[in-house]
Amino acid sequence: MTSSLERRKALYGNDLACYERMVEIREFEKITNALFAAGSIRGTTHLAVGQEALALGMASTLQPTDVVAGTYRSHAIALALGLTPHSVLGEIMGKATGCCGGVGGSMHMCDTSVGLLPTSAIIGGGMPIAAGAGLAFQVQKSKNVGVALFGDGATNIGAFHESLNLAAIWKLPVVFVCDNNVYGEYSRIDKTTPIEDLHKRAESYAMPHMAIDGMDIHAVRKGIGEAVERARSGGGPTLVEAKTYRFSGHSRADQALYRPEGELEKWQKRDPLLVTEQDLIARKLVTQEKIDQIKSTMESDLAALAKKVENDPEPQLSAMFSNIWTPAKAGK
Ligand SMILES: Cc1ncc(C[n+]2csc(CCOP(=O)(O)OP(=O)(O)O)c2C)c(N)n1
Ligand SMILES: [Mg+2]
Repeated sequence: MTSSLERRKALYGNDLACYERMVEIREFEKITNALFAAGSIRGTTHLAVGQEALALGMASTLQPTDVVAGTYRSHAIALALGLTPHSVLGEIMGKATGCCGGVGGSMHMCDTSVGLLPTSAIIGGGMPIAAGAGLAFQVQKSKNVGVALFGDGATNIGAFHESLNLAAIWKLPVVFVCDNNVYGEYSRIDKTTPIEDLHKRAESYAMPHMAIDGMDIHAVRKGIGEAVERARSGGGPTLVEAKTYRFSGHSRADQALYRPEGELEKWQKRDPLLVTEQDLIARKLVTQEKIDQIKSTMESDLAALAKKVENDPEPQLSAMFSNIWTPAKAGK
């Protein structure tokens, strides 16, 4: 079976592999949505349809020894970093085969072999953790980088400002990646936030910042790559704002009926899959027939996987008491 690390390494320098992983994410999210609607998933799910280029651009820029602190909307980044569809879907469906043994669910993914720190449902929760990881790397004199991935709404949270301030004053090797998908929980950004260009908030912390086109994997790689390089070489943190769009609703059955007419359609013209397909075809790295084949194979492979995972074992009751840290145990 392919490991998370092997799946991660397959991405480096391979644009077609990155595209295939983007298709995997898109089809994965479709199946997750269908399973949720059918009642096969407990709790909730937050899809990242439309945000695939950001996930792949980031994953193919970072090393597996770097760490990423993500949010409840992390299926895409988990798959991009290398987690297998089985371990991610297993987790979402609460099965023992999931990356956290099925006790975490959709919002709580983790796989340290590829640097995915436990994802958090607390808005802004990942930022101090990424800054803390950056501090650890700095103290250890390692060349690793901590990355926080968070939404536009999260830039209004105190932890955002505290983390940026601390990272800036201590020049921590951290990259703050804001996934500006235009919406918070159900509110459009202009209803909650007085500025449009969130990356400018870094100016208060004398921190380098930039906006990137989050629908284009090359732009993501270039921007995040530059920020990662700065952090790795001792130049301190950067705030990168990726302009994306949430193609789905916020979570569960939200159909996002509050969106202005035509907005989704406008962004769909820049669908990250479409943008990548056009690029790969222009560079003669793929044909339309091959694209169609990749999509249909992925769809049927994931449908077969979903059937398999439905029959995977549930966690044992004792799983509730495993992975619990106590000072007494730690001292032994
Ligand atoms: C501290 C905290 N406050 C409020 C919430 C409820 N909540 C869940 S998602 C969300 C909106 C976050 O929007 P954004 O940061 O843009 O992320 P997106 O959902 O778009 O990925 C809110 C307010 C929460 N989970 N944590
Ligand atoms: Mg958002």
